[in-house]
Amino acid sequence: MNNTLFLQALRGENRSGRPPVWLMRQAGRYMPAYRALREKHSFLELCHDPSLITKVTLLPIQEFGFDAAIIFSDILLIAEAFGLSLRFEEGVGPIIDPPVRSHADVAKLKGRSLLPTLSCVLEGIRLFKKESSVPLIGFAGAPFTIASYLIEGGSFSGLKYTTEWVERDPASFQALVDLIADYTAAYINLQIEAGIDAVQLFDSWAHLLQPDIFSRFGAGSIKRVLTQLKTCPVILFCRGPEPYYEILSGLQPAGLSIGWDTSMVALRKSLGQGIALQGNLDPNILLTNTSTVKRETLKLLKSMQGDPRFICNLGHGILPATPVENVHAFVECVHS
Ligand code: 1CP
Repeated sequence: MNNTLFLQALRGENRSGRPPVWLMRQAGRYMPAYRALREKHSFLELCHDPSLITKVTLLPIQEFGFDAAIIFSDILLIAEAFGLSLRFEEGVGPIIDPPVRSHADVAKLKGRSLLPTLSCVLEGIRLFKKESSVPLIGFAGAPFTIASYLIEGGSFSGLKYTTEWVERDPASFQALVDLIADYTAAYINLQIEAGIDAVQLFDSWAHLLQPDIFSRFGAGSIKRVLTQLKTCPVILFCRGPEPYYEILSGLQPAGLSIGWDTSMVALRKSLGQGIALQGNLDPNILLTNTSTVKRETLKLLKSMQGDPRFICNLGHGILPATPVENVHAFVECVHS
């Protein structure tokens, strides 16, 4: 563990010869200690209790010595602040009720307070900062991704209702993503005040939009968030392909988190040196065995060798079936 590398890499100042490393979803179901806690508490109980938030956030730091922590929470908690009901069903995923489907539904989301609903997250951040000096990443969903969950009513296999809405009434869809952007900016500003060192915005479903539609509603709403933020390095996550990263880099975040099917070496050439690149091992590699993990991790490290703005991570969240010894092999490979 090294408490300076992550923030140095975001500023382009990491000359240590090794990149910082952390994993998206690093506190999660692949960890036996997490599964043991889940025997006693539902996922939302964990998300609502500041001392459990701190405890779960620390689990992967203690076990693997990651160079950054990410606050244990979920991008969908904001649905509760909108007055919607959120639940996670085993084998189904998240369910948001009632779904947001019309202009009239958007009006109902206006004028809400993020507190006290999200104060558990802020208290979790403050507690973590008292207990640990590891850099802490706060996060939120990007407005388009949050909008699509609210509209579809939870997990989805396609953007049926979202796409219909964009086609039928782009102006009221714009009003929805703008509204979410304003709440998201306010929420991140509260996280910054509570003590986070960096923030990651997850636009997990952006790649389902055509690039021109993404430019308008996806990147446009992220820009609206960024212009309202207090000072804090921002990492933008999406799953590519390349044109999406080019659009996002135009918003001048501190860093971009890259999906595993995009070449970071090519992106470094096309985007220049002024932005941190985070990623991008295929999470499926971590399902294999320690020798494959070492070989593929070394390949990634060599391809980005000496890059002062490289943050080693996966191309998407770690999978629940990942063997713990493979995560150890991955982190040891980066650290040595
Ligand atoms: O059963 C369980 O224990 C819950 C599993 C779980 C966990 C551990 C969910 C349900 N969310 C999380 C935590 C979580 N979610 C973190 C925690 C910090 C970390 O350790 O990294 C983060 C950053 C998220 C973000 C998140 N939640 C995203 C964006 C990132 C991504 O993976 O693209 C998304 C899309 C979600 C929604 C979500 N949360 C959980 C589920 C099952 C889903 C739905 C996914 C889907 O729609 O298919």
